[in-house]
Amino acid sequence: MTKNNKSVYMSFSTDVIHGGHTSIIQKAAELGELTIGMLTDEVVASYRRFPVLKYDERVKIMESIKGVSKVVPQKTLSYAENLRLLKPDYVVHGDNWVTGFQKSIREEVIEVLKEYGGELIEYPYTINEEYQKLELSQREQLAMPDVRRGRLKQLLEMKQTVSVIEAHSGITGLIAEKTTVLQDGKTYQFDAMWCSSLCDSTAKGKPDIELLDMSTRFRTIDEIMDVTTKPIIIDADTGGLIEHFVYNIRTLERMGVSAAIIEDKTGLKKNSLFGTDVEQTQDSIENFSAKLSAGKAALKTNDFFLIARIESLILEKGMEDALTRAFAYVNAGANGIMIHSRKKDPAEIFEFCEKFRAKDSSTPLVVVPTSFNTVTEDEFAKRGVNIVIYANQLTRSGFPAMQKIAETILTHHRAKEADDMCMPIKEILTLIPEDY
Ligand code: SPV
Ligand code: MG
Repeated sequence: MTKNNKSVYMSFSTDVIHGGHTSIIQKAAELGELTIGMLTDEVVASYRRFPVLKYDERVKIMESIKGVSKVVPQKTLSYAENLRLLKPDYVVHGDNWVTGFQKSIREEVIEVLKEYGGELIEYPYTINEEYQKLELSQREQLAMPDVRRGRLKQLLEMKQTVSVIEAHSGITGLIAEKTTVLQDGKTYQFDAMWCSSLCDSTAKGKPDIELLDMSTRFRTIDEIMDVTTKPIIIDADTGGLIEHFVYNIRTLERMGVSAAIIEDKTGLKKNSLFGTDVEQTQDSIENFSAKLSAGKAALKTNDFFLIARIESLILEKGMEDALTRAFAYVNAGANGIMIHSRKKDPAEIFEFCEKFRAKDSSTPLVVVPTSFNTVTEDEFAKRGVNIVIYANQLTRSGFPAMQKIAETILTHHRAKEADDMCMPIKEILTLIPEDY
């Protein structure tokens, strides 16, 4: 304890310590014995961006700063748990959270402090361009291929379920990158992006029949990568000919993509959600396993996941067939299994997960709950699912809105009636910051 016997609490997430941090730490330390609540990697990734330095390293740096007595984990953006436990006399923060995203976190801090007579002390926050540049350079670092690629693997080690949303352009990539929800003291962001064959094709006005060539798919990925930092999983359809697949998978790996999912169909691929309404042929276990093994052998790093997608339930070939294939594909080298279904009822997906997990407790399981959309991520996690992909919702919401506006303008022969449904011009001009 310091001479005045007071205790102080501050929360940090940062992986770049600059003068702004050390000066507020100094001020806080003058008030009493300072404990830092270091936000865990999962929390940092859920509200800001993936931390460039892991939790343990951030703790070590913080412990070495003069004035810091102790560093403890803070497991949510909410301070409540740590404040009730430590009951510090003071909480110190910059006044930049009075408005904006963290406003409710601040209000909760004030409420909890009231419970035992603690006090919030806020120091004026000044925007410093140099510090902003530092943050930008961290983001640029995260976007580099070698750094981005391995992040899916890290997320799988860090989180029970990795949640993934479709992106098919720069702007949808930014929505996937930035959308954040604060709920009950916890923050949520999507962890990664799905480059869907359906949505990439749709955005280009083409049917989802493996018509877009790989160069076009690479172009879309590059466009998304240019403005984002989150990991990308590509829907690589059937993977095409083995002879082509081994080249394409290496290109994807070199670009910094984290995973490719290939489906065990052959011939002219049609979208799975057509099910048996259209003719679709499943590949043989032998051929598909050979494709997986060849793909794995072509890879140069251990970061890249090649995931096998099983279409047995879609094609009504039965649970046994799906399971037999799953184990065969894992044996052939698949780093994960995606099981697909077009039923609204999740029963067959749950049955598959249970039977698969009974024999294999570690291979990541992936689901795309477009049809069985009532199941929450927590429920999937309980059943051993590791990756949940929202595969087409941005496409399915964006295009109807545009269609409606087009109809409204045609109906009224002017744009006034459509205007209320559109984003204000000012907002669209500032939507994309010059330094994203
Ligand atoms: C896609 O998003 O392109 C998919 C998933 O392959 S599904 O449309 O459900 O087949
Ligand atoms: Mg697809």
